[in-house]
Amino acid sequence: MSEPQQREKKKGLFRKLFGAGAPEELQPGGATDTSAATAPDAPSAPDAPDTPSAPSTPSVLSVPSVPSVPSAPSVPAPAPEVPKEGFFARLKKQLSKTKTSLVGKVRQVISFHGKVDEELLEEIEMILIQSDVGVETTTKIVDQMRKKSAARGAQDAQALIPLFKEALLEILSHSERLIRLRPAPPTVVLVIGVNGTGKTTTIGKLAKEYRLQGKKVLLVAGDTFRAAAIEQLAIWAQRAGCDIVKQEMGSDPGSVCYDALATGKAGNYDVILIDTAGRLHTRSNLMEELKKVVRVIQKVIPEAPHETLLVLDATTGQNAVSQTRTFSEAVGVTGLIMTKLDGTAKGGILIAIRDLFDIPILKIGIGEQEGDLRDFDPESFVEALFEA
Ligand SMILES: Nc1nc2c(ncn2[C@@H]2O[C@H](COP(=O)(O)OP(=O)(O)O)[C@@H](O)[C@H]2O)c(=O)[nH]1
Ligand SMILES: [Mg+2]
Repeated sequence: MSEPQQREKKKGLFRKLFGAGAPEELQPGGATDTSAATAPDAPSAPDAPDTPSAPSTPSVLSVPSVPSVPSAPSVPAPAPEVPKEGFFARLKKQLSKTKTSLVGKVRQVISFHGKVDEELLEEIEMILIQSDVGVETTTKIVDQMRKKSAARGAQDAQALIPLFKEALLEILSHSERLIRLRPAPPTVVLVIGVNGTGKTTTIGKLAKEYRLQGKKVLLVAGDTFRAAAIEQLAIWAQRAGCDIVKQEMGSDPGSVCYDALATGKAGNYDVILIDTAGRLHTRSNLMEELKKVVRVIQKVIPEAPHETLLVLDATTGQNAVSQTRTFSEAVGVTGLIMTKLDGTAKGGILIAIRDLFDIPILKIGIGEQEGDLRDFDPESFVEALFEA
């Protein structure tokens, strides 16, 4: 094939990969609109939760009871009894959109291009940016691929695939750890993040996980913004078979936390999981409210919260970067949880976040069901993206 013919073919491939337009604009890194991530305000109809099979009888430690609400809280129905797919097979399936858009496309251009050159590296750069890996992290990855392939004298473009994998692993595998439970209970876990990222759902899944380990768990309905949010957490408490402290809608989150921590301490709970609101009318109010919640927690247990987990929604793209910055500056974040990786082709954001912040990713959400909150394991994550 002549040079011009090759170019035309390549252009065609590019159009196929990216469509006619330029790459989507990236969100500005600086400004955070904490209301940007939206959750369904009128949540989907709930299915009656199954009676949990957990050992202890749940109790509601609330004063007074929450008024009934017309809208239904967003709690997905328990998973139907279907034959269980393997643990890794499910991870792979749930990450398949990102696998296709990120690794799949890189493989495609590599196969098409054949040899290592600048043009190919630029094409790979485009793919990474489009998968939300972010400009800074993309440049770092591609630079590393360029240097290593040159050092090894690699001509065949296929040699770039293991280098790509290596670069991702390198970014993801440092200071990794699990959520830390203290030997002396209670461990207080504060869960924060903008509206709709999956805080309440994640707390529900965590509660279930800890209950299955035989831990005594207390949930705290610190999101008092909406009655449905309190009800949603109560359903999860019932499903996980754990206790909940809640007050009525509109009450002071600090007061809910104060009550809850006193209850948690007196009742010898192993884990106290605190839900918070992700939306107030302005960003500064939300951050001020969170700071206040932390101060109240520390009045009861000075060294708490032991974990402050920021929940990020992978589908919100580069916004996650500014959210991480804003929340960690305001209250300090000890770990990240990235949800909804099943719902996006732009899971590259996880790589960007891990590269830009020295905060470990502790869990990932790969679906709405209880088993879909996984410990974040960089190796199986990368393997799931690369395995055929
Ligand atoms: N597909 C998918 N949906 C999720 C995941 N985590 C949470 N969700 C859904 O995201 C929506 C918002 O979650 P919610 O916990 O109410 O968010 P919050 O406002 O941060 O408390 C709900 O419909 C959840 O079922 C996940 O990992 N994957
Ligand atoms: Mg919530």
